[in-house]
Amino acid sequence: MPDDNISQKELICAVATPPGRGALAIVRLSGKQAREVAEKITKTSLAARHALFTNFFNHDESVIDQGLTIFFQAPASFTGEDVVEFHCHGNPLVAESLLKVLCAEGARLATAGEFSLRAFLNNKIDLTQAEAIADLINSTTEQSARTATRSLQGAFSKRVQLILEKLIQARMHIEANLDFPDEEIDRQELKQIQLQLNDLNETLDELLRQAKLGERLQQGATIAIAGRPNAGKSSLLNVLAQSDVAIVTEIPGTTRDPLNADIQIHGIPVRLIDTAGLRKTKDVVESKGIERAQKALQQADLILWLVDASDEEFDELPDELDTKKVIAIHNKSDLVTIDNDADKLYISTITQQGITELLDVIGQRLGGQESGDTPFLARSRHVIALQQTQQNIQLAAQRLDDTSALELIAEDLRSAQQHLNEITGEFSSDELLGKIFSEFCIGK
Ligand SMILES: Nc1nc2c(ncn2[C@@H]2O[C@H](COP(=O)(O)OP(=O)(O)O)[C@@H](O)[C@H]2O)c(=O)[nH]1
Ligand SMILES: [Mg+2]
Repeated sequence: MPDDNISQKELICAVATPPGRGALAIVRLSGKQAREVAEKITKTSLAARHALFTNFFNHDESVIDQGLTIFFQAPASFTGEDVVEFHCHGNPLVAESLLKVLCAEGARLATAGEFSLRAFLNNKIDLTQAEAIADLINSTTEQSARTATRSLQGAFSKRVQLILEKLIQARMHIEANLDFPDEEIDRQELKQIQLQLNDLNETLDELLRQAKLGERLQQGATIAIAGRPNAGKSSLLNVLAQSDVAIVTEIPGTTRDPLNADIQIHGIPVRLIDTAGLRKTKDVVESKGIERAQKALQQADLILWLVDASDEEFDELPDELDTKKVIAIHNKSDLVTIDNDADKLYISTITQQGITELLDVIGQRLGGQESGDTPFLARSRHVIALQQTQQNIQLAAQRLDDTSALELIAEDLRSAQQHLNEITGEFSSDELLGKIFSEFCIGK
């Protein structure tokens, strides 16, 4: 990422719409000279927030295209700078020609996420909101898109801000006691601060719970289907994906390479992986498939362990599976009489009996049931920062039992505040900013 101060002075441009042909393409221009350059190539005079139908002229006075030109005057624009949008026809060659003319007039092509970076640097949005823009663009389920929008509107930042304010109050009291060491320490006051910190700890518990749900919604989950050959794993993948993704035969050992299907369960994006059946085999190809299956099982968030209910000889879990991740399922319920007392999950991929119940169980395990009201989308860096904040606050609260440790308490609280500020980006390193914004698409 170029140095912020220099880069912000430069005029940047990019195509903001996806590559390929379509009805329209939008070229964006941002920077101090945006208006001047736009007026030159449209040969019109622009008024803020008016959509004008204009020509876009090339240097030789030929017309590249015609379309709408909209001028957003600083600071009332996405980046906080003067911004012009050119809506041209959706042929990449047209947009390309427009970019060439803009570059000849002194603009340069924007790097990935540079428009959003400028919005952040100009205080139009904080870091969680910038991340929410990328998350909204990349959302694969309606629910994650809706939740990203809430983050973009500041739902997460506001919660962090509230905790920050209370934390700063507690810090002020502790620091005041430090500044006047000769005065008698007011034990009653310290007790009060301790109570406040305990309250904050509880608030953080709840915020962390929601952040973890938000993280699940943002990242999605990987679920592997495992079991002995012929248990019906590939049939289950096909039922859940509602399409014939995998080959199903009565021949054991049909599936070799792991197969994927991207679906959603209770609004959570899920990558489903069908694996080769686990068994001892001399077949070279099959045993390579089993190796890959075992790798997929290690990396999965959840494992659906499928057993043929009509042949339960081998229904015990292999030792190497992490039991915490396993949901045991008895397939081919159509072939057996179900023992209603048993606390077992029965399904049939042929009659589809039990599939809805299975989806509910999976949804519950992924936190999807509650994610219906997940108030914001989060990333693992947010969860980590909240955990560190909480640790510091807990430490400070414990130390308050021993009033001679005031300096350590002040340090804990300072550190807690720093971790909270990292979330909204108040004191973020260039390295972190570079990492976050480089994941954006060009033109955003
Ligand atoms: N009766 C019955 N047969 C099933 C069911 N699910 C799968 N099968 C059959 O079991 C055989 C193996 O299925 P497949 O999905 O290839 O199993 P995989 O080896 O675990 O992937 C096929 O002949 C399927 O038609 C079920 O729910 N009921
Ligand atoms: Mg199979």
